[in-house]
Amino acid sequence: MEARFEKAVIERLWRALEQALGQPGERALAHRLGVSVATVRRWRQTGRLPLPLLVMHVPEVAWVHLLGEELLGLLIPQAIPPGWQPTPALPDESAPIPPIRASERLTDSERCHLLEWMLWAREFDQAFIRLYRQGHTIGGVFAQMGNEAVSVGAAYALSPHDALFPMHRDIGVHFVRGQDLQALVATHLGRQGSLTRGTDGTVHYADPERRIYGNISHLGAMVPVAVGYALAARLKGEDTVVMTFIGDGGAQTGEFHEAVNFAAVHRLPVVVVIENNQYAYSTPNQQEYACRFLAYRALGYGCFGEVVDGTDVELVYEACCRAVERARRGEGPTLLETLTFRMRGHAEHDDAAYVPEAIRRYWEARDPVERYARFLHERGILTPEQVAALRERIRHELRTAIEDVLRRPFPAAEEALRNVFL
Ligand SMILES: Cc1ncc(C[n+]2csc(CCOP(=O)(O)OP(=O)(O)O)c2C)c(N)n1
Ligand SMILES: [Mg+2]
Repeated sequence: MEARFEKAVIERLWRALEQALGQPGERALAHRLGVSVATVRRWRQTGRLPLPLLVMHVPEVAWVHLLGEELLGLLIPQAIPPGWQPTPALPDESAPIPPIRASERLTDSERCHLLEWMLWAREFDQAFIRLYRQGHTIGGVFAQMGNEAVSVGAAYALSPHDALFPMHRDIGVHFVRGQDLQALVATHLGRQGSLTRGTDGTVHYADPERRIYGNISHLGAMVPVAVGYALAARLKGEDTVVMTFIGDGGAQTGEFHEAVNFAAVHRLPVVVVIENNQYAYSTPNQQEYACRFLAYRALGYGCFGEVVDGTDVELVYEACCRAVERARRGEGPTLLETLTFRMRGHAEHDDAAYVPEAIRRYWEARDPVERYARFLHERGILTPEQVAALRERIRHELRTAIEDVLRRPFPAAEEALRNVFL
Protein backbone atom coordinates (compact mmCIF):
# COMPACT_ATOMS: atom_id res chain seq x y z
CA MET A 1 0.00 0.00 0.00
CA GLU A 2 1.39 3.36 -1.02
CA ALA A 3 0.50 6.28 1.19
CA ARG A 4 0.91 9.95 0.50
CA PHE A 5 2.20 12.20 3.28
CA GLU A 6 2.61 15.91 3.73
CA LYS A 7 6.07 17.42 3.34
CA ALA A 8 6.54 18.06 7.06
CA VAL A 9 5.69 14.45 7.90
CA ILE A 10 8.05 13.14 5.19
CA GLU A 11 10.90 15.22 6.52
CA ARG A 12 10.26 14.07 10.08
CA LEU A 13 10.21 10.52 8.83
CA TRP A 14 13.37 10.95 6.83
CA ARG A 15 15.29 12.22 9.79
CA ALA A 16 14.23 9.16 11.76
CA LEU A 17 15.21 6.84 8.91
CA GLU A 18 18.62 8.43 8.58
CA GLN A 19 19.15 8.15 12.29
CA ALA A 20 18.23 4.47 12.20
CA LEU A 21 20.14 3.54 9.05
CA GLY A 22 23.12 5.88 9.07
CA GLN A 23 24.16 8.40 6.41
CA PRO A 24 23.34 8.81 3.63
CA GLY A 25 19.76 7.70 4.27
CA GLU A 26 18.69 7.24 0.65
CA ARG A 27 21.49 4.85 -0.22
CA ALA A 28 21.17 2.86 3.02
CA LEU A 29 17.42 2.57 2.59
CA ALA A 30 17.74 1.48 -1.05
CA HIS A 31 20.16 -1.20 0.04
CA ARG A 32 17.97 -2.37 2.90
CA LEU A 33 14.86 -2.64 0.70
CA GLY A 34 16.63 -3.91 -2.42
CA VAL A 35 15.49 -1.05 -4.67
CA SER A 36 17.41 1.62 -6.61
CA VAL A 37 18.49 4.93 -5.07
CA ALA A 38 16.44 6.68 -7.76
CA THR A 39 13.30 4.91 -6.52
CA VAL A 40 13.94 6.02 -2.96
CA ARG A 41 14.56 9.55 -4.12
CA ARG A 42 11.25 9.54 -6.03
CA TRP A 43 9.38 8.39 -2.93
CA ARG A 44 10.91 11.20 -0.95
CA GLN A 45 10.15 13.85 -3.58
CA THR A 46 6.58 12.81 -4.32
CA GLY A 47 5.70 12.05 -0.71
CA ARG A 48 4.41 8.60 -1.75
CA LEU A 49 5.78 5.91 0.51
CA PRO A 50 5.33 2.11 0.46
CA LEU A 51 4.47 2.12 4.12
CA PRO A 52 4.07 -1.63 4.86
CA LEU A 53 7.44 -2.28 3.21
CA LEU A 54 9.13 0.37 5.33
CA VAL A 55 7.50 -0.75 8.55
CA MET A 56 8.48 -4.35 7.88
CA HIS A 57 12.07 -3.74 6.82
CA VAL A 58 13.09 -0.88 9.12
CA PRO A 59 11.71 -2.02 12.47
CA GLU A 60 14.17 0.10 14.41
CA VAL A 61 12.19 3.25 13.56
CA ALA A 62 9.51 4.05 16.15
CA TRP A 63 6.75 4.08 13.53
CA VAL A 64 3.76 4.32 15.81
CA HIS A 65 5.35 7.11 17.78
CA LEU A 66 6.22 8.97 14.59
CA LEU A 67 3.11 8.35 12.56
CA GLY A 68 0.51 7.12 15.03
CA GLU A 69 -2.32 9.19 13.73
CA GLU A 70 -1.38 9.19 10.07
CA LEU A 71 -0.78 5.45 10.19
CA LEU A 72 -4.18 4.65 11.61
CA GLY A 73 -5.83 7.32 9.52
CA LEU A 74 -4.88 5.41 6.38
CA LEU A 75 -7.11 2.56 7.37
CA ILE A 76 -10.03 4.49 8.85
CA PRO A 77 -11.76 6.84 6.40
CA GLN A 78 -12.10 10.36 7.74
CA ALA A 79 -14.23 13.29 6.64
CA ILE A 80 -13.74 15.66 9.54
CA PRO A 81 -14.72 19.32 9.87
CA PRO A 82 -11.72 21.39 8.72
CA GLY A 83 -10.08 23.20 11.64
CA TRP A 84 -11.43 20.83 14.30
CA GLN A 85 -9.20 19.96 17.29
CA PRO A 86 -10.00 17.59 20.14
CA THR A 87 -11.28 19.74 22.97
CA PRO A 88 -10.16 21.68 24.96
CA ALA A 89 -7.66 22.59 22.17
CA LEU A 90 -9.09 25.51 20.25
CA PRO A 91 -10.30 24.97 16.67
CA ASP A 92 -9.19 27.05 13.71
CA GLU A 93 -12.12 29.43 13.42
CA SER A 94 -10.94 30.66 10.03
CA ALA A 95 -11.20 27.16 8.51
CA PRO A 96 -13.77 26.96 5.72
CA ILE A 97 -17.15 25.36 6.29
CA PRO A 98 -17.21 22.71 3.56
CA PRO A 99 -20.29 22.35 1.36
CA ILE A 100 -22.70 19.56 2.30
CA ARG A 101 -21.33 16.38 0.72
CA ALA A 102 -24.43 15.47 -1.22
CA SER A 103 -25.38 11.79 -1.22
CA GLU A 104 -26.22 10.34 -4.62
CA ARG A 105 -28.76 8.08 -2.96
CA LEU A 106 -31.12 10.93 -2.00
CA THR A 107 -33.86 12.55 -4.04
CA ASP A 108 -34.82 16.19 -3.48
CA SER A 109 -38.07 15.20 -1.81
CA GLU A 110 -36.17 12.97 0.62
CA ARG A 111 -33.88 15.93 1.34
CA CYS A 112 -36.93 18.00 2.31
CA HIS A 113 -37.94 15.25 4.73
CA LEU A 114 -34.49 15.23 6.30
CA LEU A 115 -34.68 18.97 6.90
CA GLU A 116 -38.21 18.70 8.25
CA TRP A 117 -37.23 16.02 10.80
CA MET A 118 -34.22 18.07 11.87
CA LEU A 119 -36.47 21.08 12.35
CA TRP A 120 -38.88 18.97 14.40
CA ALA A 121 -36.02 17.92 16.66
CA ARG A 122 -34.79 21.51 17.05
CA GLU A 123 -38.25 22.93 17.77
CA PHE A 124 -39.06 20.11 20.17
CA ASP A 125 -35.90 20.96 22.11
CA GLN A 126 -36.67 24.62 22.25
CA ALA A 127 -40.22 24.00 23.42
CA PHE A 128 -39.02 21.66 26.15
CA ILE A 129 -36.35 24.08 27.34
CA ARG A 130 -39.20 26.53 27.94
CA LEU A 131 -41.38 23.88 29.61
CA TYR A 132 -38.47 22.93 31.87
CA ARG A 133 -38.16 26.51 33.05
CA GLN A 134 -41.90 26.62 33.67
CA GLY A 135 -41.61 23.50 35.84
CA HIS A 136 -43.75 21.29 33.60
CA THR A 137 -41.27 18.57 32.70
CA ILE A 138 -40.60 15.41 34.65
CA GLY A 139 -36.86 14.88 35.04
CA GLY A 140 -34.04 16.64 33.24
CA VAL A 141 -34.19 18.08 29.74
CA PHE A 142 -31.32 16.82 27.60
CA ALA A 143 -31.40 19.08 24.56
CA GLN A 144 -29.99 17.53 21.42
CA MET A 145 -29.33 20.84 19.69
CA GLY A 146 -26.27 20.36 17.49
CA ASN A 147 -26.92 16.63 17.11
CA GLU A 148 -29.87 16.71 14.70
CA ALA A 149 -27.87 15.67 11.64
CA VAL A 150 -26.63 12.57 13.44
CA SER A 151 -29.90 11.19 14.77
CA VAL A 152 -31.84 11.98 11.59
CA GLY A 153 -29.18 11.03 9.03
CA ALA A 154 -28.33 7.79 10.83
CA ALA A 155 -31.89 6.60 11.43
CA TYR A 156 -32.88 7.29 7.83
CA ALA A 157 -30.23 4.81 6.60
CA LEU A 158 -32.23 1.95 8.16
CA SER A 159 -35.26 0.06 6.89
CA PRO A 160 -38.38 0.29 9.06
CA HIS A 161 -37.89 -3.32 10.26
CA ASP A 162 -34.39 -2.55 11.58
CA ALA A 163 -34.00 -1.81 15.30
CA LEU A 164 -32.93 1.46 16.88
CA PHE A 165 -31.50 2.03 20.35
CA PRO A 166 -31.31 5.83 20.69
CA MET A 167 -29.56 7.78 23.42
CA HIS A 168 -30.67 10.87 25.31
CA ARG A 169 -29.88 13.20 22.38
CA ASP A 170 -31.60 11.28 19.60
CA ILE A 171 -35.18 12.43 19.50
CA GLY A 172 -34.65 12.83 15.75
CA VAL A 173 -34.98 9.05 15.32
CA HIS A 174 -38.57 9.26 16.60
CA PHE A 175 -39.46 11.79 13.93
CA VAL A 176 -37.83 9.68 11.20
CA ARG A 177 -39.89 6.67 12.37
CA GLY A 178 -43.14 8.69 12.27
CA GLN A 179 -43.66 8.84 16.03
CA ASP A 180 -47.05 10.02 17.25
CA LEU A 181 -46.44 13.60 18.39
CA GLN A 182 -48.96 13.57 21.23
CA ALA A 183 -47.47 10.37 22.62
CA LEU A 184 -43.99 11.84 22.51
CA VAL A 185 -45.06 15.06 24.22
CA ALA A 186 -47.09 13.13 26.82
CA THR A 187 -44.05 10.97 27.56
CA HIS A 188 -41.82 13.96 28.18
CA LEU A 189 -44.49 15.57 30.35
CA GLY A 190 -45.31 12.36 32.25
CA ARG A 191 -49.02 12.61 31.35
CA GLN A 192 -51.64 10.08 30.25
CA GLY A 193 -50.94 8.75 26.78
CA SER A 194 -47.23 8.52 27.54
CA LEU A 195 -45.19 5.75 25.91
CA THR A 196 -44.17 4.67 29.41
CA ARG A 197 -47.61 5.23 30.95
CA GLY A 198 -46.01 8.10 32.82
CA THR A 199 -43.45 5.97 34.62
CA ASP A 200 -40.51 7.92 33.19
CA GLY A 201 -39.86 11.39 31.90
CA THR A 202 -37.50 12.47 29.17
CA VAL A 203 -34.96 9.66 28.97
CA HIS A 204 -35.83 5.98 29.33
CA TYR A 205 -38.71 5.46 26.93
CA ALA A 206 -39.19 3.06 24.09
CA ASP A 207 -41.64 2.22 21.33
CA PRO A 208 -41.29 -1.43 20.37
CA GLU A 209 -44.02 -1.07 17.70
CA ARG A 210 -41.66 1.19 15.78
CA ARG A 211 -38.72 -0.95 16.80
CA ILE A 212 -37.27 1.83 18.91
CA TYR A 213 -35.90 0.50 22.18
CA GLY A 214 -35.31 2.68 25.17
CA ASN A 215 -32.25 4.43 26.32
CA ILE A 216 -31.17 2.35 29.30
CA SER A 217 -28.42 4.61 30.58
CA HIS A 218 -26.50 7.68 29.53
CA LEU A 219 -23.41 5.53 29.80
CA GLY A 220 -22.51 2.18 28.21
CA ALA A 221 -25.26 -0.14 29.47
CA MET A 222 -27.36 0.02 26.31
CA VAL A 223 -24.69 -1.17 23.88
CA PRO A 224 -24.60 -4.80 25.13
CA VAL A 225 -28.40 -4.92 24.98
CA ALA A 226 -28.40 -3.68 21.38
CA VAL A 227 -25.75 -6.24 20.49
CA GLY A 228 -27.77 -8.97 22.23
CA TYR A 229 -30.79 -7.93 20.17
CA ALA A 230 -28.73 -8.38 17.00
CA LEU A 231 -27.66 -11.85 18.16
CA ALA A 232 -31.27 -12.80 18.94
CA ALA A 233 -32.41 -11.54 15.54
CA ARG A 234 -29.77 -13.65 13.85
CA LEU A 235 -30.72 -16.75 15.85
CA LYS A 236 -34.35 -16.19 14.81
CA GLY A 237 -33.29 -15.92 11.17
CA GLU A 238 -34.40 -12.29 10.86
CA ASP A 239 -32.77 -9.80 8.52
CA THR A 240 -32.41 -7.05 11.12
CA VAL A 241 -29.70 -4.46 11.41
CA VAL A 242 -29.36 -2.88 14.85
CA MET A 243 -28.23 0.70 15.25
CA THR A 244 -27.22 2.04 18.61
CA PHE A 245 -25.83 5.36 19.77
CA ILE A 246 -23.31 6.21 22.44
CA GLY A 247 -21.71 9.43 23.69
CA ASP A 248 -17.99 10.14 23.76
CA GLY A 249 -18.13 9.68 27.52
CA GLY A 250 -20.19 6.49 27.28
CA ALA A 251 -17.57 5.11 24.88
CA GLN A 252 -15.08 5.08 27.79
CA THR A 253 -16.97 2.45 29.75
CA GLY A 254 -16.19 -1.24 30.07
CA GLU A 255 -19.64 -2.23 28.80
CA PHE A 256 -19.06 -0.39 25.55
CA HIS A 257 -15.81 -2.26 25.01
CA GLU A 258 -17.28 -5.65 25.85
CA ALA A 259 -20.24 -5.12 23.56
CA VAL A 260 -18.30 -3.92 20.52
CA ASN A 261 -15.78 -6.71 20.98
CA PHE A 262 -18.57 -9.32 21.15
CA ALA A 263 -20.27 -7.86 18.07
CA ALA A 264 -16.99 -7.94 16.15
CA VAL A 265 -16.16 -11.52 17.15
CA HIS A 266 -19.60 -12.72 16.01
CA ARG A 267 -19.78 -10.39 13.01
CA LEU A 268 -23.15 -9.17 14.23
CA PRO A 269 -25.16 -6.70 12.11
CA VAL A 270 -24.65 -3.68 14.35
CA VAL A 271 -23.92 -0.02 13.66
CA VAL A 272 -22.49 1.80 16.69
CA VAL A 273 -22.77 5.54 16.19
CA ILE A 274 -20.52 7.46 18.57
CA GLU A 275 -21.82 10.96 19.11
CA ASN A 276 -18.63 12.77 19.93
CA ASN A 277 -20.03 16.10 21.02
CA GLN A 278 -16.70 17.18 22.53
CA TYR A 279 -17.70 16.82 26.16
CA ALA A 280 -18.72 14.08 28.57
CA TYR A 281 -20.81 16.19 30.88
CA SER A 282 -18.06 18.80 31.59
CA THR A 283 -15.01 16.66 30.72
CA PRO A 284 -13.40 17.58 27.38
CA ASN A 285 -12.17 14.99 24.83
CA GLN A 286 -8.51 15.14 25.74
CA GLN A 287 -9.21 14.26 29.35
CA GLU A 288 -11.39 11.33 28.29
CA TYR A 289 -9.11 9.33 25.94
CA ALA A 290 -5.63 9.47 24.45
CA CYS A 291 -6.26 8.50 20.80
CA ARG A 292 -7.13 11.15 18.22
CA PHE A 293 -10.32 9.50 17.06
CA LEU A 294 -12.45 7.00 18.93
CA ALA A 295 -13.15 5.21 15.65
CA TYR A 296 -9.46 4.22 15.53
CA ARG A 297 -10.37 1.61 18.10
CA ALA A 298 -12.14 -0.31 15.33
CA LEU A 299 -8.75 -1.73 14.31
CA GLY A 300 -8.30 -3.14 17.79
CA TYR A 301 -11.75 -4.72 17.75
CA GLY A 302 -11.29 -6.03 14.23
CA CYS A 303 -14.26 -4.22 12.75
CA PHE A 304 -14.90 -1.28 10.43
CA GLY A 305 -14.44 2.27 11.57
CA GLU A 306 -15.10 5.69 10.09
CA VAL A 307 -15.03 9.30 11.27
CA VAL A 308 -17.41 11.86 9.81
CA ASP A 309 -18.41 15.45 10.30
CA GLY A 310 -21.59 15.04 12.32
CA THR A 311 -22.98 18.39 11.25
CA ASP A 312 -23.47 17.21 7.64
CA VAL A 313 -26.65 15.15 7.51
CA GLU A 314 -25.96 13.66 4.07
CA LEU A 315 -22.44 12.61 5.05
CA VAL A 316 -23.79 10.86 8.15
CA TYR A 317 -26.55 9.24 6.08
CA GLU A 318 -24.10 8.02 3.45
CA ALA A 319 -21.65 6.59 6.02
CA CYS A 320 -24.54 4.84 7.79
CA CYS A 321 -25.84 3.40 4.49
CA ARG A 322 -22.41 1.86 3.92
CA ALA A 323 -22.33 0.52 7.47
CA VAL A 324 -25.84 -0.94 7.13
CA GLU A 325 -24.95 -2.62 3.83
CA ARG A 326 -21.85 -4.16 5.40
CA ALA A 327 -23.92 -5.36 8.33
CA ARG A 328 -26.48 -7.00 6.02
CA ARG A 329 -23.71 -8.71 4.06
CA GLY A 330 -22.54 -10.35 7.28
CA GLU A 331 -19.36 -8.29 7.57
CA GLY A 332 -20.07 -7.29 11.16
CA PRO A 333 -20.24 -4.06 13.09
CA THR A 334 -19.07 -0.56 12.22
CA LEU A 335 -17.82 1.98 14.72
CA LEU A 336 -18.89 5.28 13.22
CA GLU A 337 -17.65 8.37 15.02
CA THR A 338 -19.57 11.54 14.30
CA LEU A 339 -17.91 14.79 15.33
CA THR A 340 -20.56 17.12 16.61
CA PHE A 341 -21.28 19.60 19.37
CA ARG A 342 -23.61 19.81 22.32
CA MET A 343 -24.96 23.34 21.93
CA ARG A 344 -26.43 23.28 25.44
CA GLY A 345 -25.15 21.91 28.73
CA HIS A 346 -25.32 18.22 29.62
CA ALA A 347 -28.89 19.00 30.66
CA GLU A 348 -30.75 22.25 31.24
CA HIS A 349 -29.49 22.57 34.82
CA ASP A 350 -25.95 22.90 33.40
CA ASP A 351 -25.04 26.23 31.79
CA ALA A 352 -21.90 24.75 30.14
CA ALA A 353 -19.81 27.72 31.29
CA TYR A 354 -16.76 25.43 30.95
CA VAL A 355 -16.95 25.53 27.12
CA PRO A 356 -14.50 28.13 25.74
CA GLU A 357 -16.17 30.78 23.58
CA ALA A 358 -13.95 29.94 20.55
CA ILE A 359 -15.20 26.35 20.56
CA ARG A 360 -18.79 27.49 20.85
CA ARG A 361 -18.40 29.98 17.99
CA TYR A 362 -16.71 27.38 15.75
CA TRP A 363 -19.57 24.92 16.12
CA GLU A 364 -22.37 27.48 16.03
CA ALA A 365 -21.07 28.52 12.60
CA ARG A 366 -21.57 24.87 11.63
CA ASP A 367 -25.10 24.54 13.02
CA PRO A 368 -26.37 21.39 11.27
CA VAL A 369 -29.90 22.68 10.71
CA GLU A 370 -28.81 26.04 9.30
CA ARG A 371 -26.15 24.37 7.12
CA TYR A 372 -28.69 22.05 5.59
CA ALA A 373 -31.32 24.75 5.06
CA ARG A 374 -28.66 26.80 3.23
CA PHE A 375 -27.73 23.81 1.09
CA LEU A 376 -31.35 23.22 0.07
CA HIS A 377 -31.66 26.89 -0.82
CA GLU A 378 -28.45 26.89 -2.89
CA ARG A 379 -29.66 23.80 -4.73
CA GLY A 380 -32.96 25.50 -5.52
CA ILE A 381 -34.92 22.92 -3.51
CA LEU A 382 -36.45 25.17 -0.83
CA THR A 383 -36.45 28.95 -0.44
CA PRO A 384 -35.74 30.55 2.97
CA GLU A 385 -39.41 31.59 3.00
CA GLN A 386 -40.51 27.98 2.54
CA VAL A 387 -38.22 26.88 5.38
CA ALA A 388 -39.64 29.64 7.60
CA ALA A 389 -43.18 28.50 6.78
CA LEU A 390 -42.26 24.89 7.56
CA ARG A 391 -40.77 25.97 10.89
CA GLU A 392 -43.93 27.93 11.66
CA ARG A 393 -46.18 24.93 10.88
CA ILE A 394 -44.05 22.71 13.15
CA ARG A 395 -44.22 25.28 15.97
CA HIS A 396 -47.97 25.48 15.62
CA GLU A 397 -48.46 21.68 15.69
CA LEU A 398 -46.13 21.40 18.64
CA ARG A 399 -47.89 24.15 20.56
CA THR A 400 -51.27 22.52 19.95
CA ALA A 401 -49.98 19.12 21.10
CA ILE A 402 -48.40 20.60 24.25
CA GLU A 403 -51.57 22.51 25.16
CA ASP A 404 -53.62 19.36 24.71
CA VAL A 405 -51.27 17.19 26.77
CA LEU A 406 -50.98 19.73 29.60
CA ARG A 407 -54.77 19.44 30.05
CA ARG A 408 -54.47 15.68 30.60
CA PRO A 409 -54.14 14.21 34.10
CA PHE A 410 -51.04 12.42 35.32
CA PRO A 411 -51.34 8.61 35.11
CA ALA A 412 -53.27 6.83 37.86
CA ALA A 413 -51.14 5.88 40.90
CA GLU A 414 -51.68 2.12 40.25
CA GLU A 415 -49.68 2.43 37.04
CA ALA A 416 -46.54 2.69 39.14
CA LEU A 417 -47.01 -0.95 40.18
CA ARG A 418 -47.69 -2.38 36.72
CA ASN A 419 -44.92 -4.30 34.95
CA VAL A 420 -42.51 -4.14 37.84
CA PHE A 421 -41.17 -7.02 39.89
CA LEU A 422 -42.20 -6.73 43.53
C1 LIG B 1 -22.47 5.16 36.51
C2 LIG B 1 -22.66 6.63 36.29
N1 LIG B 1 -21.67 7.51 36.51
C3 LIG B 1 -21.83 8.82 36.24
C4 LIG B 1 -23.03 9.29 35.78
C5 LIG B 1 -23.21 10.78 35.51
N2 LIG B 1 -23.15 11.02 34.07
C6 LIG B 1 -24.27 11.01 33.34
S1 LIG B 1 -23.94 11.33 31.73
C7 LIG B 1 -22.29 11.50 32.03
C8 LIG B 1 -21.33 11.83 30.93
C9 LIG B 1 -21.64 11.14 29.66
O1 LIG B 1 -20.85 11.66 28.65
P1 LIG B 1 -21.31 11.56 27.14
O2 LIG B 1 -21.55 10.13 26.82
O3 LIG B 1 -20.30 12.26 26.31
O4 LIG B 1 -22.69 12.31 27.11
P2 LIG B 1 -23.00 13.88 27.01
O5 LIG B 1 -22.53 14.54 28.27
O6 LIG B 1 -22.32 14.39 25.80
O7 LIG B 1 -24.47 13.89 26.86
C10 LIG B 1 -22.02 11.31 33.37
C11 LIG B 1 -20.66 11.39 33.96
C12 LIG B 1 -24.05 8.35 35.56
N3 LIG B 1 -25.24 8.70 35.07
N4 LIG B 1 -23.84 7.04 35.81
MG1 LIG C 1 -20.49 13.85 25.04
